[in-house]
Amino acid sequence: MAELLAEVLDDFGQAAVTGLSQKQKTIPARFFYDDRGSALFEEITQLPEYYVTRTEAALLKRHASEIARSAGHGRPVVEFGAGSATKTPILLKATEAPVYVPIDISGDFLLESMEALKQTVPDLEIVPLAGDFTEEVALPEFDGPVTGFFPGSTIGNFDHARALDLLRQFRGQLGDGARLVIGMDTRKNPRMLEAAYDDSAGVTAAFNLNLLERMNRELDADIPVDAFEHRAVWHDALGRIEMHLAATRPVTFRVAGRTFSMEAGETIHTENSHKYTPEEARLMARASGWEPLSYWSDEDGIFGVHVWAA
Ligand code: AVJ
Repeated sequence: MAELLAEVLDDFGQAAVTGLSQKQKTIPARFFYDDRGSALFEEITQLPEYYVTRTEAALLKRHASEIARSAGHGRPVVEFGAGSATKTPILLKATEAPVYVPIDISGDFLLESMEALKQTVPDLEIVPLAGDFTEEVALPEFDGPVTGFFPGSTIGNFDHARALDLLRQFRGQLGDGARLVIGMDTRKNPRMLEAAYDDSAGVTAAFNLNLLERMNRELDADIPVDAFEHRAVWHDALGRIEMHLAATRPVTFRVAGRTFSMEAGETIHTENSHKYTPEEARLMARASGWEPLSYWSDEDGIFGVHVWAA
């Protein structure tokens, strides 16, 4: 009976047990975002070192009318992931979108942000879809062409092959005549990148360590969180920041009825955040069935907003 019960694991439990059983232990980054993790991510977006969110929002604002011209006016906007209260209204207003279709896995978060959006963009029709945007959620039928929105450099969480699969999936879902507005973080000075993922206030460390606390809360685990430290390392050849949780001493713990051991210095790999030059981004567009149309960046080139055409 105990054996049987131990097998009834949810998505998080299955991913944790599978990931912790590998030689390089790993937990997929999508599990960062429980309530505590989502709150910590909101804090990250305000950090002085984390330039991503504020730079993207500033680009969308500064170039709103040009971006709208490129993205198309009066079209339904489909957002992959829940809309942020700061970024999404800029695009919706500038393109005069009549309909907004946010796709997000967290139903509660989706409903909350939609309430806020109704206040900011009153005449907008909102059709929320609860689901995982990496799985091909069926979109409503629209009369004309649509515009996709994929901000925040979320594409960076996927390795190259999966990123291309996802972009090709978007192309298929959005259909002929579609446009895609996509935000991508750029390659830059590694010190600036490592600071953005290892801030001095320790918020990113708390965000990473919350994954261990989440296992303790939800998966009947007994991980000694104080035996782990946050690491953020830039890998130049792979073009990505990797986040890890490193054991500072030998540890043995249980998660969902299984026992795991780690040596001092051994890590759990928790996130990849790929960075792309504008040229690499345009190559990704062509390799996934899109035609790069336009690109905006700030004067230091620390973030990029692209518009692609189907
Ligand atoms: C939400 C995936 C874009 O990679 O910058 C922030 C997540 N991780 N700090 C990113 C994150 C650590 C973020 N994305």
